[in-house]
This record gives sequence, structure tokens and C-alpha cells, in this order.
Amino acid sequence: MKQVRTTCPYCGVGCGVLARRAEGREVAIAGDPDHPANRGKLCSKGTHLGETTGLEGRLIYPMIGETRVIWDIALDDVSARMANCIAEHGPDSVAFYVSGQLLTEDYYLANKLMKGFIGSGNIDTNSRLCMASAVAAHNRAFGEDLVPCTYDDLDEAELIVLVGSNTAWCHPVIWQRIEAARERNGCKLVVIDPRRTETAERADLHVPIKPDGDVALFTALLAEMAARGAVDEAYLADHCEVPEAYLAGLDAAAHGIEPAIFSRLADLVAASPRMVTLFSMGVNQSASGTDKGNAIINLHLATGRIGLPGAGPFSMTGQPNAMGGREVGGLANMLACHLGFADEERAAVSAFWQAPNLCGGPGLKAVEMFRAVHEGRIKFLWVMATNPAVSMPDAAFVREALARCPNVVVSDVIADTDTARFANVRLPALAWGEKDGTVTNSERTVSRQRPIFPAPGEARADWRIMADVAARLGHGSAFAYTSPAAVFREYAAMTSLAAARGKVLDLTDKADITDAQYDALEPFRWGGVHPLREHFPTPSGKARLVPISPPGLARNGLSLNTGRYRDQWHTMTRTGLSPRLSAHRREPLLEVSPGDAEKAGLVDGGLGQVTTAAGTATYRVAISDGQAEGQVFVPMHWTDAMAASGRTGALVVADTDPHSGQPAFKNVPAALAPVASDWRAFVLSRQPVQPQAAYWVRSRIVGGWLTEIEGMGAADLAALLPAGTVSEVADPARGMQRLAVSDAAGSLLALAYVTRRGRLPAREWVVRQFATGEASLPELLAGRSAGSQPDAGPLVCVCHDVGETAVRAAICAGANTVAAVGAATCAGTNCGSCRPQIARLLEADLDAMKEAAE
Ligand SMILES: Nc1nc2c(c(=O)[nH]1)N[C@H]1C(S)=C(S)[C@@H](COP(=O)(O)OP(=O)(O)OC[C@H]3O[C@@H](n4cnc5c(=O)[nH]c(N)nc54)[C@H](O)[C@@H]3O)O[C@H]1N2
Ligand SMILES: Nc1nc2c(c(=O)[nH]1)N[C@H]1C(S)=C(S)[C@@H](COP(=O)(O)OP(=O)(O)OC[C@H]3O[C@@H](n4cnc5c(=O)[nH]c(N)nc54)[C@H](O)[C@@H]3O)O[C@H]1N2
Ligand code: SF4
Ligand SMILES: [Mo]
Repeated sequence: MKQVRTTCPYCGVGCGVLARRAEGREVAIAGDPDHPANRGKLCSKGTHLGETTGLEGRLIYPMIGETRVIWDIALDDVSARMANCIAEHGPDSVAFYVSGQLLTEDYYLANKLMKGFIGSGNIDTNSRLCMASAVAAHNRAFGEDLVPCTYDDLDEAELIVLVGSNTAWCHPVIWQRIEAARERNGCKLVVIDPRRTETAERADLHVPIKPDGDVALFTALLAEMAARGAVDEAYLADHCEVPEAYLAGLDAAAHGIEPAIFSRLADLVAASPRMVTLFSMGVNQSASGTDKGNAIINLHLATGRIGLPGAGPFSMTGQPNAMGGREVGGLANMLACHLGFADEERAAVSAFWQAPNLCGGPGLKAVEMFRAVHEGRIKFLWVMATNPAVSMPDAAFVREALARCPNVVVSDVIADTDTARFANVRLPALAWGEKDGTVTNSERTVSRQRPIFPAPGEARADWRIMADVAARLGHGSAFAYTSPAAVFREYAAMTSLAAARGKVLDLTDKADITDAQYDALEPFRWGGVHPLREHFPTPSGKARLVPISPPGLARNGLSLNTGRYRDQWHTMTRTGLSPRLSAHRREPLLEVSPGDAEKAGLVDGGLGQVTTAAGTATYRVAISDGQAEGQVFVPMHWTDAMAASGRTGALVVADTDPHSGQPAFKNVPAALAPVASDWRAFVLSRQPVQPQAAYWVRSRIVGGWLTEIEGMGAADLAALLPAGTVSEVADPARGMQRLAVSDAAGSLLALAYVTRRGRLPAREWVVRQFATGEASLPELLAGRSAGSQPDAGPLVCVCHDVGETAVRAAICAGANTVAAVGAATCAGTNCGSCRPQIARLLEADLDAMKEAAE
């Protein structure tokens, strides 16, 4: 079978993937040893890509309402809706809300169509929720949205500082590189995060910062470095614009961190000129996100730690093509190719596109855009490759806006997303493995995504759908592309506008590549290795130290923090289809400190409700001492398609950073309450079941679905189950009932277990039997095997299917390092994503053994 070199569609690390197609939609996945981003490595999500390439749940035909239509009708309908709105209400009555999961070619066309030819700035992207603060910080400091580092700097650094990043879970291949650097050259690792994450647990120093304490901390660190003489006066004088008396006026004491921890941090920073500060959502997603970015950059500029091997501030991108979108103008407040809206820049863009109707200024940013939809100012919204009904802040408001909007078009690869439920028209896009184009990763490396499968049904490339609509709007000649290569060439040529204005973005050497060269394009990086050291793309040629002051943090009550799990991607439309990835966390957890749990009356394993000014949601309570007092954490992933009420977007208030418009997803005032239930149950079924109970969460298992349910009153599980031969055991006194349903041939269709007071069987055991069909009916109803086989326990290693029981047995038998556990059990030896978890089990068990011995 032919091997295709492509790029992982998940995070901004941008790993190269080797895909070898097997039968039908099956594909064998391996890391590309020749790709500079990952050199052969992949994390759990990349490794299990093959479990998400099936056609289950795919949208493969254009749909108007619930009616399947041919493309011509769908495209006519979409363009008529747009044309009518523009004719009646002007260009600003239409908007595109796009995504960092589009390819650069798609993104380029979306931006060209809206800003160039419709003549409105109303195109914004979900990168507004993700990267906008980093973009604003880069622009303020460097004069251009530029990441000054590459991954190779991690190999050279003597100190790596992670700020607001759970790297081990969210950028796992960068994490593996950090681990390797620490092992090889003793590089030190600091993690600045209010939670003790698996990333923080592995650090040399964890700084448990107060929510949004980053500006204060980095400003104090800068003052401390100035006081210790660690500032690089020569570099500041030659290469930076520094506000009058700025350094002298800073306060080294106002950091809010325990003094001993602060001085350890300051010692490490002072001693380590080769320092890389990696930051992500704990920095960007904040009402002070842009200032946080600049506080970090200020420290690097003032110490001259930028543009040298192993030194620089390094914003990690979340999505696979957040960077590509930033290059081609996906944000409402930029034109393409890093240009702004100055008359001269507008004129250049207008001339390049031969677009007489170029928009006059910036459009609405995501939060403002949905407000305008809600108010009826925007009457046509086209959502591409993002699920705002789940991922936007104040999701209830966003849903109201979508419900009110007379024209909602959704381009997606999945038929039933929470957002698609509001669509008038649904357009089937090509998914990963079908689509063809380029993406740019966190270190400015452009890589190809290449097709592995033919297009399923009538799905089409996003760029082509837009070009077809553009033609119907009368812009055919400006959108007459025949291939993604043609779009790429035009974009590469257009970067001459940036280069001519002294910007670093420059792909003009790719402007004339042939289709064959595009097909064969090797990963390449624009901007070189260290674009920012001697000269900056500002009018003065110098970098700018941006004066900032810390925000006031005094606030009573609880702070809600939200973020990600290791094995799920955002709104779960794809990773939620993988049984292996679903095993890591089957339910969304409310992580809460023991003290706060007690205060709120929450019990571990019970249900807890979080309420904010925006809404409420319910989670499984997990009491954790990694969670500081006064703070709780919940994941962002669960949707209405997967749970009764686990949507975190409903809780986040739409508070934004004044410079970037990025929402503050990480620090929302919240209150907690326990949720009572009369019974608890779980159901395994071949098809998803739809309980009426107040709490349910479903997850994928091999051969079906697992649904956790809790409710009040009577538990009528039989009503949920398919027709068939029913076997039952019950103990009404304890409210225990167990049901197995088989078909005429005796194969198992469903299992259900309910209890009012007792315990339920171990899920992973039942899940295994449901997949293999090995257990007998009595064993299934008993919820355990008749023999003395131990329960495998919760799954640790998803690649090699190793449970906690085997890991602990290996530790008991003397394995005292992660590597030794790997040698004994194979756990952690493939993608490595579970190594931090193995390390945690090791620490806990070794501690317990030591205590027992003492
Ligand atoms: N597994 C997985 N990986 C992903 C994704 C995914 O959905 N799943 N999504 C991708 C995308 S788009 C993105 S944007 C990235 C996000 O990657 P990360 O930024 O690493 O992920 P998050 O979990 O959103 O948040 C990171 C950390 O910020 C901390 N934090 C909260 N408030 C503060 C604060 O005030 N200060 C500091 N210093 N820290 C704070 C949180 O406790 C959290 O641990 O991940 C990418 N990779
Ligand atoms: N509470 C909370 N909310 C958050 C965050 C947080 O930390 N906390 N983080 C924010 C961040 S950083 C981000 S990036 C967003 C992400 O939020 P979203 O962008 O809403 O999340 P996804 O689930 O990745 O949505 C992508 C959609 O595009 C579809 N899709 C996939 N590939 C393609 C394609 O090639 N073409 C088309 N047309 N569709 C495709 C998928 O099926 C899916 O429906 O969430 C934000 N929301
Ligand atoms: S780190 Fe994982 S999710 Fe990110 S690009 Fe690499 S394989 Fe994909
Ligand atoms: Mo993101």
C-alpha cells in the first residue's frame, strides 16, 4: 500500500505523520522520522488517528434543513442568502466565523472573499479564543506577529519556563522534547500554573500562581533581575525602545507568590541566560492576556534573551493552523500577510487582489460578532470548522444568537454538532485524510496535509466551496482556482507586500512552484531560525518594552478555571469517536480542593453543579489536592451530543481582553453545589441511548457506547434498551437491577446496571467483555469473572492497553522508574503520553512502600 506523508490535524506542534492506507477507510499511522517538528514521535491523539477516519457520523451530502440536496442547489441557496442580505442591509450584515483547523488555502480564500470582495471586515476565527492575545503582544513588542523561537531552542536551553501551559497533555511532543533535553543536558524546568497538573508535577519548580497573577509575577521578576544586575544594558540601548525610567520604577515585591518560591524562581532565572519561556492558554485566555504576553516578552528583551540559541519567548499555538490563519488575515483586525488597515496598506492589498471593494477597516471580533448576530445586525453567518455553540463563552447567549439568525450556514465534517443543530444549510467538508493543502505550526514551519482517501459521498474542500459561492456572487474571475496549489502560489506571491514593508513574513520564493513541486513540498520554515535579534519590524527597527501594570486581583469567592484533557480534542467531534482515547476520562470532572469540597458539601465521586453569572453545568466531583483553595477546574470538551449538562462554555462569561478581544476562559467567578440523585447506573449499548435522567454522559467503547446515568425517582433502564431476549438479576430492597439483552443468535446487544445504594461493577472489566464477548451471562450480570483473574483497573497506557493493576504490580515487583515499568509492562513505550501518569503512580506507590517500611 502507498505511504502518504502528511501532518497531524490536532495541535500546533504540527507533527509529521506517515499514513499507510489499508482496507477501505482503515489507515496505519506512524510518526514521520524526517519531519523536523517531531522526528518520528507522536502523542496519543496522533497515534490513534486511525480510529477517527471512519465515516461514522460524517456529513457527506449538502443539506438544507433535513433535506439532502445537490451541490448546485446548496450553493445557489447560500449565495442567494448572502446576496439578499448584502443588497438589503449592506456588506456588514454578513459574517464568516472560521477556524484554525482550516488549511491555509481555505483560510486565504475566506479572507479574500469577505474582506476583498464582499467588502466587510466581518471575518473572525476561533483563534480569537486562542491566540489573539499573543498576536497583540507580538505586534506591540515586535511590530509584527512573529514567534522568535523554534523547537530546536528547547534542546539548547538551560532553563525552560512553562507559563499557563499543560504541555504534557496539550503539546505532548514538545513535552517529550523537553523531557529529553532535561535528561541530556540537565536543563531545568519551571511550571507556572495555579493547578498542580501532570506537567507541574514533573517540574523542578512549580509556581502555584494566583489566577491572573502573571503580569505581577513577570514584572516583579524583571525588577528583581534589574536589582541583581542581570539586565542586558547594551542590548536594551541598541535594540529596544524603553519607556523613560521604566525599569527603575518597577516593584520587585508585588508578586503575590510565597517568598521562598519566588526567590528560587529568581535564582534560576538569574543563573540561566539560555532561557525559553513557553506560554499558552493560561496566558492568552485572560482579561489581561496581552499584558501577560508583553510582561513575558519584556523580561526576555531586558535580559537580551531573544533570538539566540536556547533563548526567547515562545507562544505555542493551539490549533494545527492557527499560524496559517494569522498569516493570511483570518483575524478581523488584520488584512492578509501581516498588513493592517492603514490607507497605504489597504491600497496595496486592493491592488494585489484587484479588489475595488476592499473593506474600510477591521470587522467584529468573535464575541462582538455573536453579539451583532444576537442583535440582528448580522443576518447571515457562515461557520466553518468550529463549534461555537460549545466553545464560545456565554454559550447560551451564542445559541440564542444562532437561533435568531435567519441565515446560518455550517461547513463541517460531522453531521450532528451542537452548532449544526442551528444551521439552515449544512455543507459537507473534506476531513483530515481527504483534504489537501498546507498548515503552519508553532515554529513557523509550513507542512503539507495530503489526501489518503478519496472524498466520501459528495464532500468537498472548504476552499472550493467558497470559490463556488464567490463565483455565484459575481466574483468568478478572482476565484477561478483549479487546485490548492494555485491558491498557495497566490498567497506566497502576496507575501511580497509584507516583505516590501520590512516585515519578516516572506514566502515569495514559493510563488512560482509548479503543481508537482507543491505536491512534493517538504516542510519549510519562513523567517529563518531566529528572525528577531538585531532588527525588529517596527518603524525604529527596535523592539518595544511595553509599559504595563498588573491588574487588581482582589476578588472574593471561587474562581472557575477551564481547559483540556490529554486525550480529547475540543468539542470531541472526532476524538470522541475513538474508544481508546475515550478511556482516559469518561466523564467531565469537577476538580476541587478538599477544603472547598467540604464547604460546598461535595463528595468525591458524587455530582457537583457549578453556577456562574452565565449558566450552570453538572460534573462528576473529583477531590484533588492539586487544586488550590478557592479554585476549581473543569474540562471544555463535553457537548449536548455527549452529555446532559456538561457544557463548560455555558459557564464562561464573555469578559474579554481590551487589546486582543480574547475571552477570559480561565478565571470566572463561580459557586458550587452538590447534586442529589436517588440512583446511579451505567448502560453499554451498540447504539447510543438517550436517557431522560438529569445526569448522563456517554463515551465510545469498542463495539458501542458506555453511558453513565444518575437520576431521581424510578430508574427505568429497560425503556432505554433495545428489543431482544432479556436476562435480569435484581434485588429490589437495595434498588439493584442488572439487565443483559441479546439478539436471537445470542449475541449481546446491551447491558445495564443500576443501584440505589450499593456499588456498580468496574467499568473497564464490563467494557472489555462487551467488546470480546468472552464472559458468560452469569458473569456479566455479576459484573466480574468467575475465576480469580484480577480486574485490570483503569486504563493507563492506551497504546498497549495496560491497566493500573499491571502497572502497580510491576512497581511492587521492583520497577522503580518509568522506564522500568515500561520494560516490565510495555506501558508508556509507544506514544509516551501516559508517562507522567505512570510517574505519578510510581511516586505514590513508592511513598506508600517507604511509609510501610518505616
Ligand atoms: N489534548 C489536547 N491537546 C490540545 C487541545 C485539546 O483540545 N486537547 N487543544 C489545542 C489547543 S487549540 C490549544 S489552545 C492548546 C491549549 O493548551 P494549554 O494552554 O496547555 O491548555 P489549557 O488546559 O487550556 O490551559 C493551560 C493551563 O493554564 C492554566 N491557567 C489557568 N489560569 C492561569 C493563570 O492565570 N496563569 C497561569 N500561568 N496559568 C493559568 C490552567 O490551569 C491550565 O493547566 O492545546 C492544544 N492541544
Ligand atoms: N471553556 C473553554 N472554552 C474554550 C477554551 C477553553 O480553554 N475553555 N478554549 C478555546 C480555544 S483555545 C479553542 S481553539 C476553541 C476550539 O473550539 P472549536 O473550534 O469550536 O472546537 P472543535 O471541536 O475543534 O471544532 C472544530 C469543528 O470543525 C469540524 N471540522 C474538523 N475538520 C474540519 C474541516 O477540515 N473542515 C470543516 N469545515 N470542518 C472541520 C469538527 O467536526 C468540529 O465540529 O475553544 C475555545 N473554547
Ligand atoms: S503533539 Fe500529538 S496532537 Fe499535537 S501534532 Fe503531534 S501527534 Fe498531533
Ligand atoms: Mo486553541
